[in-house]
Amino acid sequence: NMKGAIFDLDGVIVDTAKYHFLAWKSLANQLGFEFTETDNERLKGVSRVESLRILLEIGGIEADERTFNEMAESKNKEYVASIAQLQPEEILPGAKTYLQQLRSQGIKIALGSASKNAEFILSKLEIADLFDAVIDGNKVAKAKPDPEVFISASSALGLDPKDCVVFEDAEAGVQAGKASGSKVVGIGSPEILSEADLVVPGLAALVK
Ligand code: B16
Ligand code: MG
Repeated sequence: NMKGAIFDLDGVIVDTAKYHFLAWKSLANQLGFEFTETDNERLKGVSRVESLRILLEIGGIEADERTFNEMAESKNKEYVASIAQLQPEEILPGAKTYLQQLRSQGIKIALGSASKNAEFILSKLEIADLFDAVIDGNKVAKAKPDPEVFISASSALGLDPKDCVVFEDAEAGVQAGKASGSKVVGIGSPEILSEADLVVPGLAALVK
């Protein structure tokens, strides 16, 4: 009885986390400290501004508002330059097939992402036409675990959240999906995503 499917982007459709990591690491190095892949785990699903706040906390650095904004902008510039090279082959296994399968069953599809670069990424991956609605970081005020992004996504599809299923890889995203009133499929490990209704290792596991 699923009428709508709402997908997170990073970690569900494509692994942009590795490009975020390189750009954050380069900012940290410019500021004179190390930033590891383990540190990067804390930034998954988290907004750009909150990510920078965490990064500066790791480095023990304080920045005034103007410097903070310049740092966020400089990281984004480097990140956007790297994702400009994204190829359709980088879509995670099974993701495109699963989206096409849902569409052929008449299920409406939305994106529910924290990223302000979501439209650009979908166009690079050549899958923008598979989405009926895109709700991203430019369209919401409150970050996950707040349910705003998923409530907006179901309403953009003209559906009640209870008729939608959210696909999420981050703990805060799973919480946001549950709080919106939708069912949630966690993408990743059952230990971390214990609040999800079902956990699979990737969308490939759902393709029939
Ligand atoms: P941007 P998602 C999130 O994407 C990423 O997981 C997170 O690491 C990133 O900081 C955030 O988007 C904002 O991205 O800097 O492009 O606006 O998982 O919500 O699709
Ligand atoms: Mg994610």
